[in-house]
Amino acid sequence: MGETFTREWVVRQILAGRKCEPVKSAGHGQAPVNIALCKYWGKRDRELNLPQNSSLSVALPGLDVAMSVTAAGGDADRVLMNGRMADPAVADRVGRFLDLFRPAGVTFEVDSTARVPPAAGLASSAAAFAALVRALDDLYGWRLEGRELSILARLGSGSACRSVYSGAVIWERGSRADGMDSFARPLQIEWPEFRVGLVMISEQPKFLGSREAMNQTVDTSPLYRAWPATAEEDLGKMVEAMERRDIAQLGELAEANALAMHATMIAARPPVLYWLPDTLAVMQRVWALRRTGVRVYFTIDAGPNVKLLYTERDRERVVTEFGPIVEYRPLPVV
Ligand code: 2P0
Repeated sequence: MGETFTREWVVRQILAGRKCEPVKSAGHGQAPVNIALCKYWGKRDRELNLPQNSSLSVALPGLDVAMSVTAAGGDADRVLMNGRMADPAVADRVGRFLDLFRPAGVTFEVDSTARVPPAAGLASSAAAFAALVRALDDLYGWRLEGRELSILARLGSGSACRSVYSGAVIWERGSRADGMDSFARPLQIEWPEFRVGLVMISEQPKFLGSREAMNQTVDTSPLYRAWPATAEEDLGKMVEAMERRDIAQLGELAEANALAMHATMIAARPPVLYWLPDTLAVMQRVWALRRTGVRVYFTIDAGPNVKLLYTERDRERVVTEFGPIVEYRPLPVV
């Protein structure tokens, strides 16, 4: 067995002597929501959120979380989300993350505003932890770089390390036991024609959180062992496709990657199946439309909703087929 490292150890390395002493009354930060095209699914270290495979995402412009953090002296932290007290499980997770940066005797007031339409069915936790790290950087005046912010955000939630950047982002899995080489970096891709469209199937909370689903898959799915190598291979080809602005290649790979991830979950014991009948219906409509020459593809995260991938060229036919979908242009001219 190799050496094991704690989150506290990682924080000490990153801060490198910087203090957790407020330099202002409130720290502010914001970060975008991201959608993975090559998915993060499975950890090799559950304490540090070190992934089994590298992943690739795009940030959705205009969808973000803004955070402010104030050091106070009350009895307990107060975590507000869109003006309301966060549910206890969320507040507890935030509080345990804040413990990593808490001076003795300090409690925090965290005020989080998710500029994400509630009906969009998008997880904002990745954006939230990235925004929280930016707010702490501001509160304590650390002035950390993107790589360092990304590592700290990963300690809160794996996919949060990608929300430190906008545009297309790679999270390199890294190979070190301490995870100091596992962080996100932005890709310089100019592709203004690229679109992501959201097809809402359900706004209901999921029956199982993605963290539990991921661990259950790694622990029990006989198909999981094929996943890490599949994802690494997909990622390399997806980056090439993005550089060539090849929607057919990128879309086919992203779709296959999402289906492979879901296949590992479906084979978990007990199974984890997030799809609803309408999810499958949308997938089949995408395939039917594709047979008519429209270059439209899908990806699906740990939930029933479908994200369509296409370009400006096919926009009208996609919108005609799927109706009033919410559309994003994640890759503007850099
Ligand atoms: C992703 N997902 O790459 C994948 C695809 C869901 C499906 O990252 O335990 O909330 O906090 O590290 O980041 C969701 O998992 O898990 C996720 P933790 P996280 O976007």
